[in-house]
Amino acid sequence: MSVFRDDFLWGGACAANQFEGAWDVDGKGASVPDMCTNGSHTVPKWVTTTIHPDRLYPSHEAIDLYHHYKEDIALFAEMGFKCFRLSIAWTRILPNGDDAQPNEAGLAFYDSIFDECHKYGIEPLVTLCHFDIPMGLVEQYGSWRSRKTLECFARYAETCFKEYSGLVHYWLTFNEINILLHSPFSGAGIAFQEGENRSQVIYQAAHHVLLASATATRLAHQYDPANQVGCMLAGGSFYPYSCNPEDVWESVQKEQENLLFIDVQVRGRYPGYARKLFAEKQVQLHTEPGDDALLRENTVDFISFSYYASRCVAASLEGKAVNDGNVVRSVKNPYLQTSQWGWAIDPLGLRITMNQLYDRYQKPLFLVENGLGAHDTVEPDGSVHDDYRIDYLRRHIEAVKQAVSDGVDLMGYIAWSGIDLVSASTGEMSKRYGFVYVDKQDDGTGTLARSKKDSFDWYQKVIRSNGADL
Ligand code: BGP
Repeated sequence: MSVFRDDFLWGGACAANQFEGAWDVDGKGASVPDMCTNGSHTVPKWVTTTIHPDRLYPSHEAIDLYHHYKEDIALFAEMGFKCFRLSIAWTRILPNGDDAQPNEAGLAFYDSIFDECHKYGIEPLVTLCHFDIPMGLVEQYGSWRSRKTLECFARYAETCFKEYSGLVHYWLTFNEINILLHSPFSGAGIAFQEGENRSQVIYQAAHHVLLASATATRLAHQYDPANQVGCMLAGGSFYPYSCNPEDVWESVQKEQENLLFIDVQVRGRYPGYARKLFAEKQVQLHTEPGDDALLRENTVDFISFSYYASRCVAASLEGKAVNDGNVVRSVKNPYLQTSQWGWAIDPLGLRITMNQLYDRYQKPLFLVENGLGAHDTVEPDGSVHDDYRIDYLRRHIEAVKQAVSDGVDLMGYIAWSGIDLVSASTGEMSKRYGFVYVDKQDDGTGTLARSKKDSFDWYQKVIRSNGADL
């Protein structure tokens, strides 16, 4: 017996800049990830302002979905996907971010993708912006520092709602909106000047992103009342390191900081604690008349989130190991094992996160990213025995089932990822997440051939049984 509803949306997720490739083909413009060379994304030098022919830019070819999408969607269909989460590259539609006319070839590309999905009865779930801010907007306006970027985003979103009306019903405005706090450039195209108050810049930019999200929500509902729009949180609860009230208070504050944007997108106003947070960080938001009403009147329909790991915080770091494998810095939790990339593995944490989110918001949740980045070995016969991935996913889906039994309303489970693709935080191919192996290596070599891993058959069985057979 399945605990999931009959229309539960099983699937896999991908992002344009991590899998499409064809970064400058058919009129596409450059976005922030296109300027990122391979190597750790935490180092600002990782980004170049011009393309150096002797360096490797993982997004430029990625896994070349642009020319393989029919084959890839057929594989997703074979696994039984009900839903395919992908993002539209803003710069395929508006190459500079603010163009007056859309790029027809870019529009046509996603039309073909959505047609291909519907051929197999797969519902697309579309993220409008998955970290890939147009470089044109970064250079002209400093990205989200300016309200001008908000206008450009509104035009881009409206173009998509008009063009794909009837083809797409589930939309996410911004991927992992809270990552703006931790990774401002790769997350949102924000670079800093010497000596400026970074918090002021970040929260002002975030205000513009929130207004952009509300505007897109309004437009989506206006173009098609059947459209459902979600916010998207990089999820994972902040545990207190101990029951010392100082540690517990630290965890409360970190939760607030993390959920601030979702609070606004779901409740339509800044939460009470924002005032104190802004005062402490000497942030003065510049707002305009109409901002409050826009946020209030255009809240989201559901809450989507990613979950890879829980976080752990302490009032004092003294004597504690720090787990900096993840974008969000965290104290090492002594009770948890970590992945090969140092991410804590915590299936029960997923049940905890889901309960906390649902208790707080009482709106449908949608888990749109969950998976294990790991090295895979291709056997001489071409098979990939990724039992570690199956084990990770099985334990996490088990936790999801428990959360649903706890009373959480969940729309679907989307694994990261359907297919191997470039890692967002490290630019590596070797940090593999897919059910489908792609012959593409960190040094850019490989035939791009696709093959099924053991997890492919396993996930097919999970979907076929609507999660009953794990
Ligand atoms: C999320 C991003 C994805 C994805 C995933 C895995 O934060 O939304 O784009 O990449 O994390 O992270 P990584 O690729 O860094 O291993």
